[in-house]
Amino acid sequence: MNFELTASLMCANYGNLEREVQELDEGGIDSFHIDIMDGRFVPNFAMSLNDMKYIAGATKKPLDVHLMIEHPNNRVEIFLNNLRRGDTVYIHPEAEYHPSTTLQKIINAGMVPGIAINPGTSIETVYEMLRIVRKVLVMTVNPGNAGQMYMPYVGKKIDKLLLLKEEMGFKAYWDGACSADKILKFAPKGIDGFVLGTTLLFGKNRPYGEIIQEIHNYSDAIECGNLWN
Ligand code: S6P
Ligand code: MG
Repeated sequence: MNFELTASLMCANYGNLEREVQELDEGGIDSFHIDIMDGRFVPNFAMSLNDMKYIAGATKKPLDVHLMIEHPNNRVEIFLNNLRRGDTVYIHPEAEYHPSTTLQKIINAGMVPGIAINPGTSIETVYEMLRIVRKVLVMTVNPGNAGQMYMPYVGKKIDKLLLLKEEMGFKAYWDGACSADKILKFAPKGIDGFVLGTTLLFGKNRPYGEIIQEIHNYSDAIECGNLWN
């Protein structure tokens, strides 16, 4: 069973970002998740445009830019101009008057268009956008901080979303409190990738490559039917 793993770099050690990126890169991470916040749409500031530019130059792996900002349509070009074709840009439809216009800008720039949806946002309110985007990032915590608790009510919404994947042609990703039991339960249901933060990857005093390999080994457990829960 294949699933992608993305490292949430707001959880990295900024004392030596170069070493962090390199170790994750060599350790087999598939992409780098960049959380951009404006202190308005979410009550926090995380990574900056300069962090994103630095990381884009430090790895050949794709970036996965999660814009948690109000009215991204006003600002998205700044990010698009500093990314490579094929990088992903997620916007929050809750933060935009005309999210499809913003998504079109992302498509026109050659990036992968995505929407991130908050725990309290229903599939029905973003339904038509599912035809436009190639990726849906399901927030399983309220956006703004790492190290939060999983919101259990999101599980039912994920089941509903996954039923639409094939018809609408998108991939689904998990963001927030991603733990082993969640990967074991939701990868077989059809989640294509997981954002790893403090729950599973960072601050463990273990080599990232070892943790990433261990997570990929869950595939064997899944294929043997040895599921948790
Ligand atoms: C949250 C942000 C996420 C977190 C990630 C942290 O606003 O979008 O990408 O950085 O979820 O992971 P964890 O395991 O600490 O919750
Ligand atoms: Mg994120």
